[in-house]
Amino acid sequence: MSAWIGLGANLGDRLATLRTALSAMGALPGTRVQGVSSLYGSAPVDAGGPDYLNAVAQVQTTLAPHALLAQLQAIEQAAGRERPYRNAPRTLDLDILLYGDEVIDTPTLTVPHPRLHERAFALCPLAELAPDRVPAHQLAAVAPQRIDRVQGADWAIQATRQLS
Ligand code: A4P
Ligand code: MG
Repeated sequence: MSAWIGLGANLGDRLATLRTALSAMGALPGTRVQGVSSLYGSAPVDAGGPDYLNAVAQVQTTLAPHALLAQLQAIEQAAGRERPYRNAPRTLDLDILLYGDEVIDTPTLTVPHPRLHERAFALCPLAELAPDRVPAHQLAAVAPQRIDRVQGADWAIQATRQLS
């Protein structure tokens, strides 16, 4: 199954953390990274702290949705993620934005990600990889949010080359 994972970081060496996370995702059981978006910088939305770096990765995985979530949370923990309060600044956030066409609504996992459509930092990189999954009206609605494309998908070359 194809899944699209949102990556975000606003503490520490953000770029190094995102690269490490990408490598770690590609090393998960039954999983490989199929595509990576450009790298974006943005001010925190509904949150405080330093600016974020965000990107989206497309993975092909045999992991079921909750198993994938657990593995992503382990990668977050390995990056030193702390959760002092909701939307706190973080070294690494990995969210399942889409998992195939599945609609999931459980206490621990909601897919599509419930706030995906409100956020340019998730929609813009997702639209690069899966334009058919991001309607134009949704992109238009988040256009006022400031977001900078800081590097093309080559930000991830080192991380993905290790996998191939
Ligand atoms: N959870 C439910 N659905 C999902 C899903 N699809 N993917 C549950 C991942 N997790 C999901 O997440 C809390 C709980 O959500 C998890 O235990 C999981 O069971 P968390 O990562 O511990 O906490 P969080 O990050 O504070 O919450 P969440 O929901 O990830 O926050 P958001 O809404 O993603 O917002 N501004 C910019 N510019 N860039 C950002 O990346 N990120 C946030 C986080 C806020 N502002 C931002 C950014
Ligand atoms: Mg999260």
